[in-house]
Amino acid sequence: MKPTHVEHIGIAVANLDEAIKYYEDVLGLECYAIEEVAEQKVKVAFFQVGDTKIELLETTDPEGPVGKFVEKKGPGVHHIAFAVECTDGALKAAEEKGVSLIDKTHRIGAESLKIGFLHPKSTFGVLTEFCSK
Ligand code: CMX
Repeated sequence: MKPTHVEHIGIAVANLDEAIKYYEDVLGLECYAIEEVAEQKVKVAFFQVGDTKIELLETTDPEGPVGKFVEKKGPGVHHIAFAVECTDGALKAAEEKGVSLIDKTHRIGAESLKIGFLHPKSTFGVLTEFCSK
């Protein structure tokens, strides 16, 4: 259950192209892929920084989770994702410790990873994701 590393940090943006330009021109990172994840109602851009990725998220639907987040809070850090050996096992272990789950079992997310979320109300306000291959 113990995470091996921070797999990615999800950052909600209003405009993907403008945000990509900042990460490339100012931070000197390279956007290595852009992917639409229809189930999550987002378009995502990826940057690798050591073992961790920066995942920029632009909503494809104002009613999607990122659309609602940007509308309420504005752009900014949206979630933190931990790499674990088994997403389902990590979700179950968290639930057994009293954490409220958004996902009881994994879904397939960006880059075909098995993903599952813990509810931010149970995680000190930080939307938390587990990811495994
Ligand atoms: N971080 C912290 N708190 C958050 C949050 C976030 N990212 N998103 C919503 N919240 C809070 C809201 O501020 C709100 O708090 P208050 O009740 O104090 O106002 C509360 O959660 C409810 O927010 P809401 O706007 O009414 O939204 P919902 O309850 O409909 O949904 C959540 C909230 C977290 C359950 C939903 O966003 C979700 O299921 N998220 C997981 C999926 C996801 O975020 N996918 C996008 C990324 C996909 C990827 O990485 O591939």
